[in-house]
Amino acid sequence: MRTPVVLITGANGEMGHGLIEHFRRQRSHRLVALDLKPLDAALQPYCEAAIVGDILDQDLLQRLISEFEIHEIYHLAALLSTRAEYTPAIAHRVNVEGTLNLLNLAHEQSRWHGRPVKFLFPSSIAAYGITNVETKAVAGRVRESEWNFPTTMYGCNKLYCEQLGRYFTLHYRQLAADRHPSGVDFRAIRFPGLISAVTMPTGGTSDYAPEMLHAAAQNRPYACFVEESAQLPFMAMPDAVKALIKLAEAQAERLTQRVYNINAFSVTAGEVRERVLRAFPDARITFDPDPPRSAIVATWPGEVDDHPARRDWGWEPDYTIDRAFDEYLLPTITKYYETQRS
Ligand code: AKB
Repeated sequence: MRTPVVLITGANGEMGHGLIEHFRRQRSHRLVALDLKPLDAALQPYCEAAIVGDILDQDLLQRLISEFEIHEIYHLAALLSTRAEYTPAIAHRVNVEGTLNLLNLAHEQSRWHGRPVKFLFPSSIAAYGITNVETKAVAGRVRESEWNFPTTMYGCNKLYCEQLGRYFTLHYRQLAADRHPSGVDFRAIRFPGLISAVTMPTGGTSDYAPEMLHAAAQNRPYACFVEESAQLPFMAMPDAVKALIKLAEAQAERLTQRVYNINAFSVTAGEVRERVLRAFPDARITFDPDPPRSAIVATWPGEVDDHPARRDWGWEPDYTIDRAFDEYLLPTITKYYETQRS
């Protein structure tokens, strides 16, 4: 008999760490972790299996189908926006073909065990593309259906995969004589910039906020690559994990859409610096804007409208900006680097 499990791809990434930690505390799910890199040794005891492999490896995916009964997928594996700009063809393969592989795996699994497979997909504010900073300043709280003109390969990938997920869930093989639902229950969140106290981001354009904080905590100088005035919505990582879990647990009939914005707090890079300096007064944080990366941030909304998520599945952040810095980021990161130094 195959073991009923939850599959987490990109498990060794920032969100993967937070998600496995959440399930460890809940003790409610048997986890299969998949990543290109070996899973952090501290997390391995909480997983049924920690597989090192590629979501583009069809033989590996067939092995997963044969060995496990997958009821839920958290598909976190992706090349983030900056890294994807340097290797757009690889980003397309990983972010799009990889996601299509996992959607097909979810469909095949559902056919085997006869139940829907929940597919949780982290989309991004990178799916938006606002014309310029002047328009961004008056755009207000952007809704999911607005400004869907991404300017990065990553944003294009995320927007297209949102549509792939909707197709699998709502329109799969619609012309087939023996048409049947795919069994894929796709649910996506357009995440803002995320800040974790215990992991470092790799390859994101919103990474300046966590990079600034981690550099200060390690007493390293940091030159921020966007202007002080650059504003984005951000969220503490625990809230990002909370949102994935809440959306996964939502009753399918409550969902009026398949892609949701969520909001916690919007902040400028200058405000992040102020908050960081309160905790690390000697921090050496300067601004040295990199025009192409700043231009990407300028196309992303300063704020998003998350009323649909609040209405359909009770979204509510735990961490406002004060709580995020005072109760999570600063105490946790200080303790984290103290243990690293000891
Ligand atoms: C990135 O900067 O690429 C990501 C994102 C906003 O999705 N953190």
